[in-house]
Amino acid sequence: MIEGAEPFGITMGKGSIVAGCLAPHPPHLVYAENPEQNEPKSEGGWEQLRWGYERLRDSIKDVDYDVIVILSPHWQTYVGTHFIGVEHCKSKSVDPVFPNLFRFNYDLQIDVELARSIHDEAKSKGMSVKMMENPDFRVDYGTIVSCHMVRPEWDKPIVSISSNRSLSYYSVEVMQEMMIELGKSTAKAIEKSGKKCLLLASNSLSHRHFVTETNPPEDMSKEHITSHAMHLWDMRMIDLMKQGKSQQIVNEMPEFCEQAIAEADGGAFTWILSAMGMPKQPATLHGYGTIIGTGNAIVEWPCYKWGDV
Ligand code: 2X7
Ligand code: FE2
Repeated sequence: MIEGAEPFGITMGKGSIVAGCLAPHPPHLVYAENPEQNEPKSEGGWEQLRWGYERLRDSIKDVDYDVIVILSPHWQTYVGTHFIGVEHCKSKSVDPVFPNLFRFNYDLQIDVELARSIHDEAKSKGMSVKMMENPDFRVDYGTIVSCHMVRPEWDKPIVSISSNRSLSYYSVEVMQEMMIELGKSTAKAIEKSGKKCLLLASNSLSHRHFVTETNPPEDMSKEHITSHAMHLWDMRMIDLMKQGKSQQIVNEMPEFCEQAIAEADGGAFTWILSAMGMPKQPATLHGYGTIIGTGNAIVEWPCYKWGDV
Protein backbone atom coordinates (compact mmCIF):
# COMPACT_ATOMS: atom_id res chain seq x y z
CA MET A 1 0.00 0.00 0.00
CA ILE A 2 1.21 3.53 -0.79
CA GLU A 3 2.38 5.30 2.34
CA GLY A 4 -0.37 7.45 3.77
CA ALA A 5 -3.10 5.70 1.76
CA GLU A 6 -6.07 4.15 3.56
CA PRO A 7 -7.14 0.53 3.08
CA PHE A 8 -10.48 0.07 1.29
CA GLY A 9 -13.52 0.25 3.56
CA ILE A 10 -12.00 2.69 6.02
CA THR A 11 -13.40 6.21 6.08
CA MET A 12 -10.76 8.76 5.23
CA GLY A 13 -11.99 11.76 7.21
CA LYS A 14 -11.23 15.45 6.69
CA GLY A 15 -13.89 16.05 4.14
CA SER A 16 -14.98 19.68 4.01
CA ILE A 17 -17.63 22.17 3.03
CA VAL A 18 -15.95 24.17 0.27
CA ALA A 19 -18.71 26.77 0.14
CA GLY A 20 -22.29 27.37 1.19
CA CYS A 21 -24.76 29.23 -1.01
CA LEU A 22 -28.19 30.71 -0.74
CA ALA A 23 -29.55 29.48 -4.07
CA PRO A 24 -33.19 30.50 -4.67
CA HIS A 25 -35.32 28.27 -6.87
CA PRO A 26 -38.24 30.13 -8.51
CA PRO A 27 -38.89 28.09 -11.67
CA HIS A 28 -38.96 31.38 -13.60
CA LEU A 29 -35.15 31.35 -13.60
CA VAL A 30 -34.87 28.08 -15.48
CA TYR A 31 -37.77 29.09 -17.75
CA ALA A 32 -35.91 32.31 -18.59
CA GLU A 33 -32.66 30.45 -19.35
CA ASN A 34 -34.30 28.17 -21.96
CA PRO A 35 -32.23 25.04 -21.29
CA GLU A 36 -33.03 22.10 -23.56
CA GLN A 37 -34.39 20.06 -20.61
CA ASN A 38 -37.26 22.50 -19.97
CA GLU A 39 -40.28 22.25 -22.28
CA PRO A 40 -41.74 25.80 -22.03
CA LYS A 41 -39.74 28.47 -23.87
CA SER A 42 -39.37 32.15 -22.93
CA GLU A 43 -38.08 35.49 -24.12
CA GLY A 44 -35.80 35.75 -21.08
CA GLY A 45 -36.53 37.86 -18.00
CA TRP A 46 -35.28 38.14 -14.38
CA GLU A 47 -31.82 39.04 -15.72
CA GLN A 48 -30.57 40.60 -12.46
CA LEU A 49 -30.92 37.23 -10.75
CA ARG A 50 -29.64 35.22 -13.69
CA TRP A 51 -26.57 37.47 -13.87
CA GLY A 52 -26.19 36.88 -10.12
CA TYR A 53 -26.10 33.14 -10.75
CA GLU A 54 -23.55 33.77 -13.51
CA ARG A 55 -21.35 35.59 -10.98
CA LEU A 56 -21.75 32.75 -8.47
CA ARG A 57 -20.80 30.14 -11.08
CA ASP A 58 -17.79 32.21 -12.04
CA SER A 59 -16.75 32.67 -8.42
CA ILE A 60 -16.65 28.89 -7.76
CA LYS A 61 -15.46 27.73 -11.17
CA ASP A 62 -11.97 26.84 -9.91
CA VAL A 63 -13.16 25.37 -6.61
CA ASP A 64 -12.82 21.60 -6.60
CA TYR A 65 -15.75 19.68 -5.10
CA ASP A 66 -17.22 16.17 -5.30
CA VAL A 67 -20.88 16.60 -4.44
CA ILE A 68 -23.68 19.14 -4.01
CA VAL A 69 -25.69 18.83 -0.78
CA ILE A 70 -29.04 20.62 -0.99
CA LEU A 71 -32.06 21.15 1.26
CA SER A 72 -35.26 22.20 -0.53
CA PRO A 73 -38.48 23.50 1.08
CA HIS A 74 -40.50 21.99 -1.78
CA TRP A 75 -39.81 18.39 -0.80
CA GLN A 76 -42.06 18.46 2.21
CA THR A 77 -41.96 15.52 4.60
CA TYR A 78 -44.06 16.04 7.70
CA VAL A 79 -42.72 12.97 9.51
CA GLY A 80 -38.98 13.48 9.85
CA THR A 81 -36.24 14.56 7.47
CA HIS A 82 -35.85 12.36 4.39
CA PHE A 83 -32.87 11.77 2.07
CA ILE A 84 -33.06 10.41 -1.48
CA GLY A 85 -31.57 6.93 -1.33
CA VAL A 86 -31.78 6.03 -5.04
CA GLU A 87 -28.59 6.36 -7.08
CA HIS A 88 -30.07 7.41 -10.39
CA CYS A 89 -33.15 9.63 -10.74
CA LYS A 90 -34.61 10.29 -14.18
CA SER A 91 -38.07 11.70 -14.85
CA LYS A 92 -39.96 14.94 -15.49
CA SER A 93 -40.36 17.48 -12.69
CA VAL A 94 -43.36 19.79 -12.97
CA ASP A 95 -44.00 22.83 -10.78
CA PRO A 96 -47.56 22.35 -9.50
CA VAL A 97 -48.21 26.11 -9.35
CA PHE A 98 -46.35 27.08 -12.55
CA PRO A 99 -46.69 24.10 -14.92
CA ASN A 100 -46.70 26.69 -17.71
CA LEU A 101 -43.09 27.58 -16.82
CA PHE A 102 -41.46 24.43 -15.54
CA ARG A 103 -41.67 20.92 -17.02
CA PHE A 104 -38.09 19.78 -16.73
CA ASN A 105 -36.63 16.47 -17.88
CA TYR A 106 -33.97 15.62 -15.35
CA ASP A 107 -31.37 12.88 -15.20
CA LEU A 108 -29.23 13.03 -12.08
CA GLN A 109 -27.01 10.99 -9.79
CA ILE A 110 -27.39 10.81 -6.02
CA ASP A 111 -24.47 10.27 -3.63
CA VAL A 112 -26.37 7.71 -1.58
CA GLU A 113 -23.33 6.89 0.54
CA LEU A 114 -23.04 10.47 1.81
CA ALA A 115 -26.82 10.81 2.14
CA ARG A 116 -26.87 7.72 4.34
CA SER A 117 -23.98 9.01 6.45
CA ILE A 118 -25.81 12.29 7.16
CA HIS A 119 -28.96 10.26 7.89
CA ASP A 120 -27.07 8.00 10.31
CA GLU A 121 -25.34 10.89 12.02
CA ALA A 122 -28.66 12.73 12.53
CA LYS A 123 -30.32 9.53 13.74
CA SER A 124 -27.59 9.04 16.34
CA LYS A 125 -28.53 12.49 17.67
CA GLY A 126 -32.14 11.45 18.11
CA MET A 127 -33.58 13.02 14.96
CA SER A 128 -36.42 11.42 13.06
CA VAL A 129 -34.94 10.54 9.63
CA LYS A 130 -35.65 8.24 6.69
CA MET A 131 -33.93 7.12 3.50
CA MET A 132 -36.35 7.53 0.55
CA GLU A 133 -35.92 4.41 -1.58
CA ASN A 134 -38.87 4.58 -4.00
CA PRO A 135 -37.29 4.28 -7.50
CA ASP A 136 -40.26 6.17 -9.05
CA PHE A 137 -39.89 9.18 -6.77
CA ARG A 138 -40.06 12.57 -8.53
CA VAL A 139 -37.45 15.09 -7.48
CA ASP A 140 -39.02 18.44 -6.46
CA TYR A 141 -38.56 21.55 -8.58
CA GLY A 142 -36.77 23.48 -5.81
CA THR A 143 -33.90 20.99 -5.82
CA ILE A 144 -33.74 20.94 -9.60
CA VAL A 145 -33.88 24.70 -10.17
CA SER A 146 -31.16 25.52 -7.60
CA CYS A 147 -28.87 22.72 -8.82
CA HIS A 148 -29.39 23.70 -12.45
CA MET A 149 -28.64 27.37 -11.84
CA VAL A 150 -25.50 26.57 -9.83
CA ARG A 151 -24.23 23.71 -12.00
CA PRO A 152 -26.08 23.46 -15.34
CA GLU A 153 -23.66 20.75 -16.51
CA TRP A 154 -25.32 18.24 -14.13
CA ASP A 155 -21.96 16.47 -13.79
CA LYS A 156 -21.84 16.25 -9.99
CA PRO A 157 -23.84 13.87 -7.80
CA ILE A 158 -26.14 15.48 -5.27
CA VAL A 159 -27.45 14.73 -1.79
CA SER A 160 -31.10 15.73 -1.64
CA ILE A 161 -32.55 16.55 1.80
CA SER A 162 -36.24 17.18 2.48
CA SER A 163 -37.85 19.90 4.57
CA ASN A 164 -39.54 18.57 7.66
CA ARG A 165 -41.78 21.67 7.88
CA SER A 166 -41.63 21.53 11.66
CA LEU A 167 -42.53 25.22 11.79
CA SER A 168 -45.99 24.38 10.46
CA TYR A 169 -46.67 21.51 12.86
CA TYR A 170 -44.80 22.83 15.91
CA SER A 171 -43.11 26.23 16.02
CA VAL A 172 -40.25 28.24 14.59
CA GLU A 173 -38.23 27.36 17.71
CA VAL A 174 -38.62 23.62 17.08
CA MET A 175 -37.75 24.12 13.40
CA GLN A 176 -34.57 25.98 14.34
CA GLU A 177 -33.52 23.46 16.97
CA MET A 178 -33.92 20.63 14.49
CA MET A 179 -32.15 22.43 11.65
CA ILE A 180 -29.23 23.37 13.89
CA GLU A 181 -28.83 19.71 14.79
CA LEU A 182 -29.21 18.63 11.16
CA GLY A 183 -26.57 21.19 10.17
CA LYS A 184 -24.12 19.82 12.74
CA SER A 185 -24.82 16.25 11.63
CA THR A 186 -24.32 17.27 8.00
CA ALA A 187 -20.95 18.86 8.78
CA LYS A 188 -19.83 15.85 10.81
CA ALA A 189 -20.82 13.32 8.14
CA ILE A 190 -19.08 15.41 5.47
CA GLU A 191 -15.92 15.57 7.51
CA LYS A 192 -15.90 11.80 8.02
CA SER A 193 -16.63 11.17 4.34
CA GLY A 194 -13.40 12.72 3.06
CA LYS A 195 -15.45 14.48 0.37
CA LYS A 196 -15.48 18.12 -0.66
CA CYS A 197 -19.04 19.42 -0.66
CA LEU A 198 -20.90 22.45 -1.97
CA LEU A 199 -23.93 23.21 0.23
CA LEU A 200 -27.07 24.86 -1.16
CA ALA A 201 -29.92 26.34 0.84
CA SER A 202 -32.66 26.48 -1.76
CA ASN A 203 -34.94 29.33 -0.71
CA SER A 204 -36.22 32.81 -1.42
CA LEU A 205 -36.05 35.51 1.30
CA SER A 206 -39.37 37.39 1.63
CA HIS A 207 -42.01 35.20 0.09
CA ARG A 208 -45.22 37.16 -0.33
CA HIS A 209 -46.12 36.84 -4.01
CA PHE A 210 -48.68 38.22 -6.42
CA VAL A 211 -51.69 36.02 -7.05
CA THR A 212 -52.00 36.81 -10.74
CA GLU A 213 -49.47 36.29 -13.48
CA THR A 214 -48.62 38.80 -16.21
CA ASN A 215 -48.79 37.98 -19.90
CA PRO A 216 -46.15 37.03 -20.81
CA PRO A 217 -44.80 35.95 -17.38
CA GLU A 218 -41.41 37.45 -18.32
CA ASP A 219 -42.82 40.98 -18.72
CA MET A 220 -40.27 42.76 -16.52
CA SER A 221 -42.20 46.04 -16.53
CA LYS A 222 -44.52 44.41 -13.97
CA GLU A 223 -41.89 42.87 -11.68
CA HIS A 224 -41.27 44.43 -8.25
CA ILE A 225 -41.29 43.54 -4.56
CA THR A 226 -44.80 43.10 -3.09
CA SER A 227 -44.32 45.71 -0.35
CA HIS A 228 -41.83 48.08 1.23
CA ALA A 229 -41.90 45.99 4.43
CA MET A 230 -40.73 42.93 2.46
CA HIS A 231 -37.95 44.99 0.89
CA LEU A 232 -36.77 46.19 4.30
CA TRP A 233 -36.64 42.61 5.63
CA ASP A 234 -34.68 41.41 2.60
CA MET A 235 -32.18 44.25 2.91
CA ARG A 236 -31.78 43.58 6.63
CA MET A 237 -31.02 39.90 6.04
CA ILE A 238 -28.56 40.70 3.23
CA ASP A 239 -26.83 43.22 5.44
CA LEU A 240 -26.47 40.65 8.24
CA MET A 241 -25.07 38.07 5.80
CA LYS A 242 -22.57 40.58 4.41
CA GLN A 243 -21.46 41.45 7.93
CA GLY A 244 -20.99 37.80 8.91
CA LYS A 245 -23.68 38.01 11.59
CA SER A 246 -24.99 34.45 11.25
CA GLN A 247 -26.02 34.04 14.86
CA GLN A 248 -28.06 37.24 14.67
CA ILE A 249 -29.82 35.90 11.57
CA VAL A 250 -30.78 32.79 13.51
CA ASN A 251 -31.88 34.95 16.44
CA GLU A 252 -34.10 37.07 14.18
CA MET A 253 -35.44 34.10 12.20
CA PRO A 254 -38.76 33.92 14.12
CA GLU A 255 -39.68 37.53 13.23
CA PHE A 256 -38.33 37.16 9.69
CA CYS A 257 -40.40 34.02 9.03
CA GLU A 258 -43.55 35.55 10.46
CA GLN A 259 -43.36 39.10 9.11
CA ALA A 260 -41.78 38.41 5.70
CA ILE A 261 -43.57 35.05 5.20
CA ALA A 262 -39.97 34.00 4.53
CA GLU A 263 -39.23 30.77 2.71
CA ALA A 264 -36.56 30.20 5.37
CA ASP A 265 -39.56 28.69 7.21
CA GLY A 266 -38.59 25.41 5.50
CA GLY A 267 -35.35 25.31 7.52
CA ALA A 268 -32.75 25.49 4.75
CA PHE A 269 -31.29 28.84 5.85
CA THR A 270 -30.82 27.78 9.48
CA TRP A 271 -29.47 24.39 8.37
CA ILE A 272 -26.77 25.86 6.13
CA LEU A 273 -25.61 28.42 8.72
CA SER A 274 -25.34 25.66 11.31
CA ALA A 275 -23.47 23.32 8.94
CA MET A 276 -20.92 26.08 8.27
CA GLY A 277 -20.53 26.64 12.04
CA MET A 278 -22.40 30.02 12.16
CA PRO A 279 -19.77 31.86 10.10
CA LYS A 280 -18.53 35.24 11.27
CA GLN A 281 -16.82 35.80 7.92
CA PRO A 282 -18.66 38.07 5.48
CA ALA A 283 -20.74 36.43 2.79
CA THR A 284 -20.57 37.57 -0.84
CA LEU A 285 -23.78 38.85 -2.40
CA HIS A 286 -23.85 37.89 -6.09
CA GLY A 287 -27.32 39.18 -6.88
CA TYR A 288 -30.74 40.22 -5.63
CA GLY A 289 -34.04 40.45 -7.46
CA THR A 290 -37.75 39.85 -7.22
CA ILE A 291 -39.76 37.08 -8.84
CA ILE A 292 -43.54 37.45 -8.96
CA GLY A 293 -43.06 39.79 -5.99
CA THR A 294 -40.84 37.54 -3.80
CA GLY A 295 -37.33 38.61 -2.72
CA ASN A 296 -34.39 36.45 -3.81
CA ALA A 297 -30.70 36.73 -2.98
CA ILE A 298 -27.81 34.71 -4.40
CA VAL A 299 -25.18 34.57 -1.68
CA GLU A 300 -21.92 32.68 -1.24
CA TRP A 301 -19.97 31.85 1.90
CA PRO A 302 -16.53 30.93 0.48
CA CYS A 303 -15.48 28.50 3.24
CA TYR A 304 -12.57 27.22 1.14
CA LYS A 305 -10.84 30.54 1.81
CA TRP A 306 -11.15 30.24 5.57
CA GLY A 307 -9.16 27.10 6.38
CA ASP A 308 -10.85 24.47 8.56
CA VAL A 309 -14.64 24.74 8.93
O1 2X7 B 1 -40.99 28.37 -5.30
C1 2X7 B 1 -41.17 29.49 -5.67
C2 2X7 B 1 -40.63 30.58 -4.92
N1 2X7 B 1 -40.01 30.28 -3.91
C3 2X7 B 1 -40.78 31.94 -5.24
C4 2X7 B 1 -41.45 32.53 -6.26
C5 2X7 B 1 -42.16 31.95 -7.27
C6 2X7 B 1 -42.33 30.63 -7.46
O2 2X7 B 1 -41.85 29.60 -6.81
FE1 FE2 C 1 -40.23 28.17 -3.34
